[in-house]
Amino acid sequence: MNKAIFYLLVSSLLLIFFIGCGGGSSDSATNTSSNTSITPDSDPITPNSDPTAPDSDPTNQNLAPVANAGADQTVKVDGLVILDGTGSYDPDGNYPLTYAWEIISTPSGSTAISSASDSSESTFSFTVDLPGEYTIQLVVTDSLGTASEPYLVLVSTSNSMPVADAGSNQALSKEDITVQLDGSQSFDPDGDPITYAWSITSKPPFSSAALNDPTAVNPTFVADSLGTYVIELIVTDNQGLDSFPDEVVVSSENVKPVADAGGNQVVLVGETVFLDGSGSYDVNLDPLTYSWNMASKPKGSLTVLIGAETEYPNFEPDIQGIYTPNLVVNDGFLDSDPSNVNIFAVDAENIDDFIRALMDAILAINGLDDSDFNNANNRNALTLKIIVVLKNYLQDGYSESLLDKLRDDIAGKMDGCAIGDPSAPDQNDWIMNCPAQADVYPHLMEAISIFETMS
Ligand SMILES: [Ca+2]
Ligand SMILES: [Ca+2]
Ligand SMILES: [Ca+2]
Ligand SMILES: [Ca+2]
Repeated sequence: MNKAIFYLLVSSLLLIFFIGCGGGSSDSATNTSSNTSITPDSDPITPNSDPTAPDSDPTNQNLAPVANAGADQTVKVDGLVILDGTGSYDPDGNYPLTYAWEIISTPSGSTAISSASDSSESTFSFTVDLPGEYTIQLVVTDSLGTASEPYLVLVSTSNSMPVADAGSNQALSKEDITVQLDGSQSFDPDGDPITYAWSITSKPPFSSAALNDPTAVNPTFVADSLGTYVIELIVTDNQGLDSFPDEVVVSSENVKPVADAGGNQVVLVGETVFLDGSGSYDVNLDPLTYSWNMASKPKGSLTVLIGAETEYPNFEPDIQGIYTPNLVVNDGFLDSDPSNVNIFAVDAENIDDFIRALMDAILAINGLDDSDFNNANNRNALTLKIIVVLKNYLQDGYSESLLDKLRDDIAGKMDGCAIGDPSAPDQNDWIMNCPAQADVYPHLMEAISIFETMS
């Protein structure tokens, strides 16, 4: 597909999403994929609030789920592409979701479709066999049978768009304060250098606030009146490709809270899994309430969340596969955007040294600080890549493309200190200091060397 037409199509779809959602705003502190998806309005969703309204037929009141398959990606020819649909959610909580992936365009002559994984699971993978562009579509359907708008991801062998992160929303306590913005967690998946373009898209009436330097990583402005300021960030890579915009809100009114469903885990089937929502927060320090849902689980699983209204719920996976709990927190007035975590449960009899090494790598990654990453959301992005490798390995055993995935796309995100000269994080690393790389990299090297012996 012609690239210009493709982007026009994506833009139109996004516009439709925006209109459909009543003007979404993506929160800065949500996962990276939120940069490409439209989250619903922060107003609490009360579909049945007015039973006297003419449109009171309950069949018309189910809100459609929102598909999210993450940001566009770049891979090398013969590389394995892993797409993550677990950021999809349903605004009115009709879980579990079902997933339908489709490769809708490839370079001519490509046999990528024949390498695709099960198209009804929450993650999807295939091997890129020819240079060019691949368009993949995800549609999710809620438990009442309502389908989302399609979400398109472009996978190419050339250049990926960068990801803008405009930082966390901020509370404004009084006027005439200098507010500092933080775009430092923006990044480019290819490691390309990026430039910044900030703009104030809305401010209180009579405010004459202006950014001191709209091209800085950390610009400031003086909030000269109380009210709500919305500032947008777009980053551009050195090949001229723009990110989707990300927004940050600075407000003297109530700011919606941020949910954090915790780190991805690999566990054993039958073992109790403890979830941790304690990373959730509210910039106004409002007390939070918690609402967890199992957004997806393996077909046939009967597990339920215990303590779904608490900070630390648990559940017992009963079938091997990926479980995706979803957390929304509320500050008494506003819901957060949803946050997801992926738990991969493995049958104990399947555990071998390779899986054990990768489980150790995930534990080590979860032990790092947010500040060890180029973007805090890349902790879960990285552990999910490992989980999908494990899942493919358990299905199909050794493959060259899984080995490449481990070497290039996973170990490659933390190898600058081990193989670089000078020894320092390199341009495409996601783990940004040598002590943190040293905690994780050896586990991956161990897994890779075990895997190589299986070839
Ligand atoms: Ca729904
Ligand atoms: Ca790029
Ligand atoms: Ca609040
Ligand atoms: Ca690297």
